[in-house]
Amino acid sequence: MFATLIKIRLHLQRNFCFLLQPYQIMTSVNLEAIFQSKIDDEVKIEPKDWMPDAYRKTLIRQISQHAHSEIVGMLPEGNWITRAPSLRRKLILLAKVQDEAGHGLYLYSAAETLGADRDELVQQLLTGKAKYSSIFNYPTLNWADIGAIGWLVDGAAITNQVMLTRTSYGPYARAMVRICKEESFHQRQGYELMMAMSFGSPEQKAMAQDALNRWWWPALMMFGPHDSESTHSDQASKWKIKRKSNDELRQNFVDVTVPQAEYLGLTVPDPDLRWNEERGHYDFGKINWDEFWNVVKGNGPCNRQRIQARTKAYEDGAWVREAAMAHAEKKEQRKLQPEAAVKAA
Ligand code: BYC
Repeated sequence: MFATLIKIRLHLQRNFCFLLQPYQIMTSVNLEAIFQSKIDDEVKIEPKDWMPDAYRKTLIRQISQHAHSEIVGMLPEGNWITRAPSLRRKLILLAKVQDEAGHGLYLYSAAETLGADRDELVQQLLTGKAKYSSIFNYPTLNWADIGAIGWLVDGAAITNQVMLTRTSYGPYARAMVRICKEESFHQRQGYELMMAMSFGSPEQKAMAQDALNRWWWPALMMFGPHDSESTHSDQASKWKIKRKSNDELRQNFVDVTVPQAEYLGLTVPDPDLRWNEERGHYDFGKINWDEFWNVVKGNGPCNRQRIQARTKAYEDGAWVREAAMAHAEKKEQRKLQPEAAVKAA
């Protein structure tokens, strides 16, 4: 009975709080309860809704890290645009890298709806304060790496991001719907490239195997630390920012990807990998977490190179930002003084 009364009160407050507000000062406890009840009822949280500070901070952290990952993620692949072996492959790669830029921009916009300042977020990336996905600190050494990135890195990204299309914050969830459609195309183009290499000459197959050997373990690390070591998972799950745990997603990825490697005739570089009939999943070997944390802390093979490249791009783009600001100011002035603008013209 009491629970029903509380539910009715929460329903009234949630849907008619604009009527109640002038007459009733809501305590933060009330606000938190309304917020959580919305989450529990699968109602999306929108930018103007009340939300706990910690929810806002968690989202800004995750969405901006995600945006940075998309932008830094353009670098290892961009490196191969001039060396793609055919016009067809060059066009595909160009389109893919351009998509990643678009993803970064949607995600920065989603972070801005939470009150974050885009320029500050970019500064956090350039000064090494903000994290981005560990995977992009590995080098692309041969052309098959482009296939392996599409197949494994985009494959891991989709596994994680499909659950984010149902995340509790509206703008993030909606951005993820489009991103996932594009990532799915990226994954397929990567696998198609791996097929061309694996079913090609012995040299091409060896390149494909080499790429798989180098990208397999870093791809598994993309899902983050084990659940027992994950600092944000519990709270993020209560807020339905995360719908599946790091380990669950990693297992999903392994289960889907191992048969794909078998079809290619390639060997996954894990001697402990085997199907476990009882669990209905693949068992796999231990991840080298020392390597993971080393990369996350900035000491991976390409961390410095990646930040240098982004800093140079930021500096080279200064004139574009200045020109855009000057144009925006001019437009604003014309709106305020239309007559003066006509005379000046
Ligand atoms: N790399 O408590 P946890 C793409 C950090 S780009 C670096 O489990 P959370 C693509 C984590 O930030 C795809 N750091 O964290 C682009 C935290 O540190 P802080 C990128 C990592 O947030 C171009 C600490 O470890 N995808 O698709 O609950 C070309 C503890 O972790 C990593 C996304 O960003 C890592 N791998 O869960 C091709 C998806 N893992 O912040 C493809 C959105 C963990 O306390 N993000 N850390 O200093 C997420 O879903 C979640 O943030 C994660 C981690 C599952 C990644």
